Amino acid sequence: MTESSDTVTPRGQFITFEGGEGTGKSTQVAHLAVRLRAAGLTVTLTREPGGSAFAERLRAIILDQTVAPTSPLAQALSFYAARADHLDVIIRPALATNQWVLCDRFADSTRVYQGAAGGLDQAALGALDTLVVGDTQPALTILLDLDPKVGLARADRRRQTAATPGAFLRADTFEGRHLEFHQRLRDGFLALAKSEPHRIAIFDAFQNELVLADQIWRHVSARFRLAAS
Ligand code: T5A
Repeated sequence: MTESSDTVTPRGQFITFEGGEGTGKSTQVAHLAVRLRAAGLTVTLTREPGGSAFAERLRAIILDQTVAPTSPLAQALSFYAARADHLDVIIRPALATNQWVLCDRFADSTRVYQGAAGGLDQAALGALDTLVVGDTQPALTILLDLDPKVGLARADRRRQTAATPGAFLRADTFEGRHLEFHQRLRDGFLALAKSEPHRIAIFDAFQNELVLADQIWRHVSARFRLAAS
C-alpha cells in the first residue's frame, strides 16, 4: 500500500549556506531552522569549521591569526580534517535518522577561500572532497551574495557589539584580508553557482533580513515539496 502524498514525512535533507564574510549565513540558517521545525521536521543545526568536538578545537586554531596555517594547502587539509570528523560524528548520523541538516558553510567554502581565491589547485581539492565527503553532498546550497564592503562592515559591527567594554575582538584569519581577496571570494562563489545551478541557489543578501528569510523558505519549501506556511 502506498501512502498518500500529504501523509509522507519528507526525507531528511542536507542544506548548506555559503557566501563571504558577514553575508548573514548564521542569521538565515537560524530562520530556516525555525520554519522547518514549525513544519514538524527534526533539524540539526551545525557549522564549519566546527560542529563536532574535535572540529571545534580545530576551528579555534584555524581562526586564530597567531597560530593559523598560512598556506592554502595547509588550511585546506585542516578544514578537511575537521570536516571528516564533523561528517562522521554529526552530519551522517543525523541524515541516517531522517533529520534535516543545516550547515553554516561547508566544502564550497574550501573550494572558494583556498581554491578560487587562495590559488590552490581545484583538482587537489576535488580529490580531497571525494575522499572525505564522498556521496554526502548537499542537496541544496543557499548562496548569500553581497558586496564585500557591506559584508565586512556588518561583520565589524557585530564584532564591536559582541565585545565587552574595554575588550577588543580581532578580525579572524580570513576577515582581516584585503578587499581584493574578498572580491575574489564573491566572484568565486558566483562562478561555482554558475557551474552547479541545480544545487546552488543565489540570493541577494542586501535585502531586509526577514524578506530574505521568506524568500529562502519559499525556495526550500517548493524544492522539497513542503507545505509552505
Ligand atoms: N573558511 C571556512 C575557509 O576559509 N574555508 C573553509 O573550508 C571554511 C569552512 C569561518 C572562516 O573560515 C573560512 C571562512 C571564514 O572566514 P566564521 O566565524 O564562521 O569564520 O565566519 P563566517 O562564516 O564568515 O560568518 P560571519 O559570522 O562573518 O557572518 P555570517 O554568518 O555570514 O553573518 P551573520 O548572520 O553573523 O550576520 C552578520 C551581521 O549582520 C547582521 C547580523 O545581525 C550580524 O550583526 N545581518 C544583517 N544586517 C542587515 N541586513 C541583513 N539582511 C542582515 N543579516 C544579518
